[in-house]
Amino acid sequence: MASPRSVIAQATDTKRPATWQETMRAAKKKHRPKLADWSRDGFATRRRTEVQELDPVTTNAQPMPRVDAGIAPAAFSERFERHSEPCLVTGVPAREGWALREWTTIEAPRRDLDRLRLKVGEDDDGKTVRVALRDFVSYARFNRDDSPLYVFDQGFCEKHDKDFYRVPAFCGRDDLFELVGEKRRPPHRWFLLGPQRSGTCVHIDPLGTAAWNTLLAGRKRWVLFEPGTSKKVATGKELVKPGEDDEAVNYFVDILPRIRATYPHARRIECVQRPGETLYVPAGWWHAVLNLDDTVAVTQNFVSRHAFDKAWDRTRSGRKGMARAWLAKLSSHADPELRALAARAKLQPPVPRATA
Ligand SMILES: O=C(O)CCC(=O)C(=O)O
Ligand SMILES: [Fe+2]
Repeated sequence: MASPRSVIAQATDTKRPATWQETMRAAKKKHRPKLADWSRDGFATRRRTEVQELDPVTTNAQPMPRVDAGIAPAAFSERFERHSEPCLVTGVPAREGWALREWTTIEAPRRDLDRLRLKVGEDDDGKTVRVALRDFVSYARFNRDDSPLYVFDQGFCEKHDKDFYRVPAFCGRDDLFELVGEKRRPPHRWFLLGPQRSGTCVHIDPLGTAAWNTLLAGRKRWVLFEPGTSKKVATGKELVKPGEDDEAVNYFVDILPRIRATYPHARRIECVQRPGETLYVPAGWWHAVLNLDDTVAVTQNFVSRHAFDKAWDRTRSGRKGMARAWLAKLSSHADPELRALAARAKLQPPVPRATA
């Protein structure tokens, strides 16, 4: 007679692997446990055309300036960074020969990547929820969710070598947060796989950082509001009706038209980003993104010398320990311009001591 132990062993040996549907159902439950009906609003079915109609941009928004990836870093800095103006930069992956260019659809370009586990969310305890890439690809293809899960993975960028992708030359002059070291600086780079209708709700990037976001596949719909726009205007929080969800798809389809009508003078730039294009988001700009197709992108946050004051202001109040280490590095830097920034920062009232 089989012992209880061998019966258990047999049962686990013959246990069939979870289907992609089961894996994704479990991941969705962990990420949004209270959401009972993921397709309540019908953005994949009866309201599908409203999402499709977000391209082309037909609103009276200001257009997004476009420049070529060959723009000299000094010219980019002068024209966009210094004035804190966003732009679309065309042709970075081709010009810079990224291997990531192979990733022309949401599907992995190589079979060995299928088992790679990528982050799709966090549970209520802040624990990372991961799924295998091949399960996520099936989900992207077949789901009818209003706002599908979205891969935002940090580890993937760190594991790949420099040829996979690199900081675009046009904005690669500095990333002043590098000075505090990889371990101490906040998370700053992500590989993104966004099924159609997934997206990022309106926000300002943390600690006064700017960002570049390069798209390899699909289209991303963007809206940006200039720095100084109030939270009330950018989020449209007073225009949201009871029971409405606050996902990116709800924002673009329902809330943004109300914001445009209610606050016509708020300065706003809208655009559709296409494969091969890099969006530069300067510090302090509100922005929201909706994936119009299944998208593949990589994004990174950074601090340039032109944006130092804003980043210093946020860091010294939000991350006191890191701010002190940062200032020490800047003060002893070989570049006199950076030492001057540190000297000016020191003239501000001292940073109160961290209690922790
Ligand atoms: O969904 C996106 O592509 C935008 C991401 C973004 O804005 C961010 O990570 O801060
Ligand atoms: Fe952002």
